[in-house]
Amino acid sequence: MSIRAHEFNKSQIKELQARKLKEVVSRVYQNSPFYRRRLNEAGIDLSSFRPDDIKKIPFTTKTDLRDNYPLGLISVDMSKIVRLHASSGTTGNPTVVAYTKKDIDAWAELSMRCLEICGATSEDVVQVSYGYGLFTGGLGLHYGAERLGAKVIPASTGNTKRQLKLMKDLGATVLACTPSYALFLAESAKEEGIDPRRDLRLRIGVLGAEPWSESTRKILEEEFLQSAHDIYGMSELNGPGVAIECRKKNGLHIWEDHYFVEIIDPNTGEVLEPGEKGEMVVTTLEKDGMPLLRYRTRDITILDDEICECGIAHAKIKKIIGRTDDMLKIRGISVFPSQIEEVIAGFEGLTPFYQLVVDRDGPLDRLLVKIEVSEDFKSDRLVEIVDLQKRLEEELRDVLSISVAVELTEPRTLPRSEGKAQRIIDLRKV
Ligand code: DLL
Repeated sequence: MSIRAHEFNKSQIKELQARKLKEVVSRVYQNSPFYRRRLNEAGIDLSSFRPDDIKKIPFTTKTDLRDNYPLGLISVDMSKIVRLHASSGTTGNPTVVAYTKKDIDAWAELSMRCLEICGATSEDVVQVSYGYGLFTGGLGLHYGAERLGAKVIPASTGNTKRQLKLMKDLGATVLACTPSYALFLAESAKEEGIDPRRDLRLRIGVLGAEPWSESTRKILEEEFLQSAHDIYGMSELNGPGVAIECRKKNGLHIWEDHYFVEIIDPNTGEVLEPGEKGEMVVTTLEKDGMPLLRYRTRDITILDDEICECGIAHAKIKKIIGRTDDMLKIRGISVFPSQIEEVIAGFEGLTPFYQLVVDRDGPLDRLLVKIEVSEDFKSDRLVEIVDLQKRLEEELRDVLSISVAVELTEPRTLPRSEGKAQRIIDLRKV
């Protein structure tokens, strides 16, 4: 039996990447007018191309995709395209991504690999509660679970009571959805009198599409499912299935036979060493319809190229810290929501539901952190609430180096999300 790519060792992976890098650069040079122009402008000599020359290739950005809307970056004849997805961009043109049959096939393989790494098998019942449609979450996990031979419940998002009923009656063992929706489902199960240990059979959570913390993992693994895994992806790189946490859960293995990763300083573009924090830049090695060279993901993480105890040789990225465009600038200081989430997690009596409201007081930026208290901490314990609020404000000031106001709200008062949570309300932008 031939070995499968996710069983390659590190030197096999490096060899494969060197070959594929050269191949993809030549391919886009031949087939994409956009990249031909870019590579010519950068003076890239294809005849002598070596893996390290990748650093000379200019970055591709989301602006390039928007400027060439809708399909200016495809590298095949339109007749070969079989699927289009689009990301919802809040302003201007959406980002459209195009797939050939080969791409759909490769994507299903990667998504299946991710499910396998989490411990799923053909025996599992996989409830896919990511949105189906232009968003890649639903269909991406769906195809992977089918490829695995599992039974798929294509629940999509919304109608939370029905989700819980299906989960219970059909015996779902794997739940794929955003971590914020998993928290909402767990909370709603309680309200419906469903005891996850008694009434549900959930073993595995395949949770991604937004950043989430260890404290969310702890809550979900204690109260809802046995093992919560972080899955990463983005539509420009197919969708979900780019990287996944193995059983060790100390980083996400990125499928290096399909994606070549660099971490750069987002301000200077300089390539950083493994272990250094920066923006992830990805070159797609297999994508057929719309390959991308050095695509700036805007996601901040750290590359870890050490051997993982789980035995998988593909390098890992640390949990995504945030996006360069989610980073809040408050009075000149950079703040990531994940830093605030970590502080909240360190306090008793709080729920994982929070919201950040930024506005201006005259010339000064102001950050208000709204957090819901847990059921047993309701307003009758006023003195403790005031004390908790003060301690939180102090801790946040220490961690973020700016003063922050905290408002503790009653249980179930902040909005819940079915897809990606909207945690930031920046009133400076309205
Ligand atoms: O969110 C694809 C996906 C679907 C991934 C389901 C995982 C599960 P987009 O809508 O294009 O695609 O958004 C991509 O979402 O650049 C990150 O900022 C964020 N993101 C995705 N996965 C994670 C994660 C899908 N595990 C953008 N942790 C990316 C943190 C994530 N952020």
